[in-house]
Amino acid sequence: MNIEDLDLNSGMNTRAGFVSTIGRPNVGKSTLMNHIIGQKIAITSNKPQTTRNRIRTVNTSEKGQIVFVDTPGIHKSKNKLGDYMVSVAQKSIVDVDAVMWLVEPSTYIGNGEKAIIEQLKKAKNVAVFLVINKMDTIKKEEVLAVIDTYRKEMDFDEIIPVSAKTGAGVDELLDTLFSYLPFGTPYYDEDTITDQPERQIVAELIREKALWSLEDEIPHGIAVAIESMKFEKKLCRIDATIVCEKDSHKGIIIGKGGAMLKKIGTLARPEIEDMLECKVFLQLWVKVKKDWRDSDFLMKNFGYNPTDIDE
Ligand SMILES: Nc1nc2c(ncn2[C@@H]2O[C@H](COP(=O)(O)OP(=O)(O)OP(=O)(O)O)[C@@H](O)[C@H]2O)c(=O)[nH]1
Ligand SMILES: [Mg+2]
Repeated sequence: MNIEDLDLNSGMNTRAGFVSTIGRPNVGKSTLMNHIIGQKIAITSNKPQTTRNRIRTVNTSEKGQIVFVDTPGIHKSKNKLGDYMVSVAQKSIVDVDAVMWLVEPSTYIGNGEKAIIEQLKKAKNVAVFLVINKMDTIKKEEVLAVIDTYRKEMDFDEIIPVSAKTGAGVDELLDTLFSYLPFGTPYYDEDTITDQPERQIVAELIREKALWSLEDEIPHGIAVAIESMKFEKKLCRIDATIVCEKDSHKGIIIGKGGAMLKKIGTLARPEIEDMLECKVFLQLWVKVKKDWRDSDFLMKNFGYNPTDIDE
């Protein structure tokens, strides 16, 4: 072998490809993505339907590059935003090299799982991985029953148990994913970790803290719009609006004497500072936009544009 054959940029010794992650809401898709790249890019919460958009994250190593595609949880949608989210997830099964179907470590297969199996069976020329997450919540031997249950439903190229929380099994998952990717040069330069603009990550971090702090149906009806982000020497001034669906929700989001809004801001600010690597002055506002989740116009305004999905 001569020296040119060893050149990593030739694509002869490295692999590169796209891997999407799909699954029911709350199974840990975004937590796994963040663990793999070692940074919080996708927000996470214990409430279902946290992720709303397709989020690409990039893992580059001496083996090559995997571009991961995090998607919203597949669920029975009740509004146009839900339709958009499910469509984002379904479309992410095509034009990728592998799909990871993330599931809970449970032997229960409901209609939600069955609907995903139907989608996966339509995927052609794509390796399908069953990834059993949250292994830290069961005894090791219990996984065999889970594997057995899923195997009866579909033929998987690989079945890999992991814990996105502790990282158990994740190295093996990465090694196995690489073995399914074609040889080739990276899609993104090696410093890139995501396709998400800073502004979008800031909005999402604020929405995450609202999800954490608010109860019942309110968090699901929230969108965050960044009005302005101004960098001044070592400070960044951010004005953001939390949009909600009802007047009564507005009162709860503001809280007694502004306490809830303050809490959301106090939780979000340090994480935004870490990401932007500068001091942040964050001002939050609250606005009501009735039924925005069923308005094409408002959805587009808040970054949920159905025509973007095909890009
Ligand atoms: N114990 C345990 N909890 C986990 C694990 N992975 C994720 N979680 C928790 O599960 C919840 C949901 O995690 P997310 O990563 O937001 O789930 P998701 O699949 O992205 O959810 P959607 O975006 O709503 O579709 C959070 O409370 C996580 O902390 C794991 O391996 N073990
Ligand atoms: Mg998610």
